[in-house]
Amino acid sequence: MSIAATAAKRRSLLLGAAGSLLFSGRVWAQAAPSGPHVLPPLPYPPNANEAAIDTLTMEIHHQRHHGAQVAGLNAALQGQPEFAAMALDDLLMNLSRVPQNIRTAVRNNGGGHANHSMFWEIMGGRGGPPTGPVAEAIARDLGGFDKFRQDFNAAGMSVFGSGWVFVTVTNSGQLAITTRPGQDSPLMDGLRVLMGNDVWEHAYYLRYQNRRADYLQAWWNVVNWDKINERYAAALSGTLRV
Ligand code: MN3
Repeated sequence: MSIAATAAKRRSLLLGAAGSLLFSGRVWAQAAPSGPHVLPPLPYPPNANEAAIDTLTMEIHHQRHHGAQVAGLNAALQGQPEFAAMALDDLLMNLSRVPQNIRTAVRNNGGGHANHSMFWEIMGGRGGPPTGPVAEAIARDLGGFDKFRQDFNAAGMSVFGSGWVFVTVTNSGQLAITTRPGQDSPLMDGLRVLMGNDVWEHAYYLRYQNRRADYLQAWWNVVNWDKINERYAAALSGTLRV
């Protein structure tokens, strides 16, 4: 085969590849509806949590991991107008009503969407001891900041494999530490979430590898107590959602 013929053949192979990419792109666009749920933007630049979490982890975690959960939730809700119209917290609080063939997808992707939306919101701060009404609630219900931090980290360490450690809050402001496996949310048990930390390896592996304890320790340096106080006030007034 001449050089020109080889080049022409290569060109047509490339075009073929481009054509099928375009085609699969169109198929993907059909399979992944853009709503009703949307990936919330990070409320700060991805390097804002550098004191605990590196920029690349923030970007991959937000865009790829959380992004895939939003896409998975929207895909599961296609052709389900009743459930597609529900707010995320209502959906998670009523999982038993969700059709069985999509319930696991809604549980995993919807739980992940709620957990990560909360997670981004309560970081981007400068850590330190808690302030305001949350500090008083932590002293009253969780034995003060030092004991709370110790117990929260121990709970995070106790999660086998992938999961979360949370602080739940009642509408009278009572706090409690709890954990959940996978992407489960306390919302699934009718409990509101004040704050929480992601102990899936994807949350910390690039910088900490297997050292989850070090990640849990460093994470307190980026906690945003102002935001957590906003969530606490919302819990008391009955407006806290995810
Ligand atoms: Mn995660």
